[in-house]
Amino acid sequence: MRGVLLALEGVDRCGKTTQAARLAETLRQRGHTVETWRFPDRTTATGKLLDAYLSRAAEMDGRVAHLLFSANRWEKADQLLRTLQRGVHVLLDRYAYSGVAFSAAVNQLDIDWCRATERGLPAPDRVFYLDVSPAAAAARGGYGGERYESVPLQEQVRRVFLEHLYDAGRWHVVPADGSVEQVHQQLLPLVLECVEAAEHHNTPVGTLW
Ligand code: 2DT
Repeated sequence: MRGVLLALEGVDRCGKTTQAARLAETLRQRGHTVETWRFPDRTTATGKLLDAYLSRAAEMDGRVAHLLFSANRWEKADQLLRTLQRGVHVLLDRYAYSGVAFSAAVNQLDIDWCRATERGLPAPDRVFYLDVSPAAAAARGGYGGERYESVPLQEQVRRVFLEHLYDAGRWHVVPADGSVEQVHQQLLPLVLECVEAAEHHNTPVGTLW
């Protein structure tokens, strides 16, 4: 039986990282093998360039940044598939949806062009979009100084996520203004449903888009 591939998406500070850690902990307590993966992975060669770009230590054309974010996923795609084939469930903290939403919203790049570089990547079995208003997200301890961390930009990003990337067959929009525990209690049954369904059907991993 292969592992399930689940993605958590949303604007900055919507709680993705906290929820991914909580879900991994709960799934492990229930006997599942789980890894959480984060994109961008800032430790790889492309990740180091992206870290410099995000922290404003480096400038680059928006298209170049988009291609690097995409390459950062492609360089891990084989390892991701091998991990799933070993029966490990993988929780992704951001994925190709962030890639398209941020590039299209912030750098005003054509959505089809942005989607094209992600085509063929392993497709998550389910995407959980944690829906928090950008203003409420900013109030959660505020943004740091990284590129993209401003309320108007995050509002544009949210619009691309919900108007252009939402896919009724694959996405769950989870209201995320509540406490960590409230959001966890909403997510957990949805995640358990996917994990348990995978134990009965061994469908191959799909591809984007
Ligand atoms: P965090 O490391 O705090 O999640 O912030 N981004 C991310 C993109 O523009 N394109 C992408 O493909 C991905 C995965 C969103 C990372 C920042 O990088 C942006 C916020």
